Amino acid sequence: MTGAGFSLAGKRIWVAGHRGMVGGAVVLRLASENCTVLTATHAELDLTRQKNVEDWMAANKPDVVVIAAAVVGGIHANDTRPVEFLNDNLQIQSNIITNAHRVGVQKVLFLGSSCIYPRLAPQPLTEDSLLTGPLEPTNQWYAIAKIAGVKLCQAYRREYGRDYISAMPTNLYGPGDNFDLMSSHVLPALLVKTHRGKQSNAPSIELWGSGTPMREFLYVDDLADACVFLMKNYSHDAPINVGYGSDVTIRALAELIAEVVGFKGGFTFDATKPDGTPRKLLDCARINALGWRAATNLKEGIAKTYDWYRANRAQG
Ligand code: GFB
Repeated sequence: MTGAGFSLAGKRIWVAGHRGMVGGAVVLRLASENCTVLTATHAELDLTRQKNVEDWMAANKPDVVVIAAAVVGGIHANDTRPVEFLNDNLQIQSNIITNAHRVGVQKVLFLGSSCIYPRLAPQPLTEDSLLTGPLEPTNQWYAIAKIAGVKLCQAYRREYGRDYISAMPTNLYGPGDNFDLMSSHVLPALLVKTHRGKQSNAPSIELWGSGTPMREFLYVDDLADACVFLMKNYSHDAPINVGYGSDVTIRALAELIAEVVGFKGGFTFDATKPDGTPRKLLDCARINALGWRAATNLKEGIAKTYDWYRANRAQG
């Protein structure tokens, strides 16, 4: 199951999507791996253009590729921009994986998402629940693209013996996240809302949906560490889950964030906004059995993210 022992030392590792939260954290984590990290900005390389990716990969010859490039966003962005979440993601991952095979890339790590699993699959979600039932409608576009990426890695493994693997992280957060209220995920959105609420002494802030859905949150540096761990220690066609280990309701998350930020007001709920899937806690038995687990607890991760937000994004 594991195929342990792939060495990153001396390798040329391309982190696609290094300007994003995940890619940025992976680049930082790779700094201690004695490898050469390759990156390309969007201006240098448009990943949706097949020819550009082909030329760039032929010229730069990576040995290893981490696919952290994707169109990502929270529940509202997923629900309202289906073309980008489906089509751009299909193009980006297909261009990279296809050309990885062409130029002889030894190892590809494709990053998916816990939303690939069926909406009502048994909790915690095991890797085996993939394609056993209907998807959550708000993010089906993104999920279908990510499932296709998992399948393409499996196809190259089956037909050409390529060591291309897929990891499925739970909801991620951390420094470098998107803090735009309409397109972000819930955790950065609530950091912004509580921060502004504290500054204006607001009696309450508004949460979307009912506050009852449960989510699991993993700090991005832990994901980056898992990426390095899996590249070295995992070689299998099944995707492997990367989670934190426990989940909270959205209301409990809001209360924890309010405590970290120092917001003393209450919460109201906007029922016109979707709840999304009721729960998506990952079963991490496989990665735990290999010897990896998350190190950053939720409160500590929120505090670090809030520090970064105040230093880099907050106005006032
Ligand atoms: O993080 P989030 O946008 O996406 O929302 P998902 C999680 C939950 O938080 C939902 C609620 O129940 C939201 O209704 N929520 C409450 C809020 N207040 C807010 C707010 O101010 N902003 C946001 N964004 N949510 C995404 C998928 O699903 O998760 C993606 O759409 C991806 O495809 C990602 O899988 C990890 O967790 O529901």
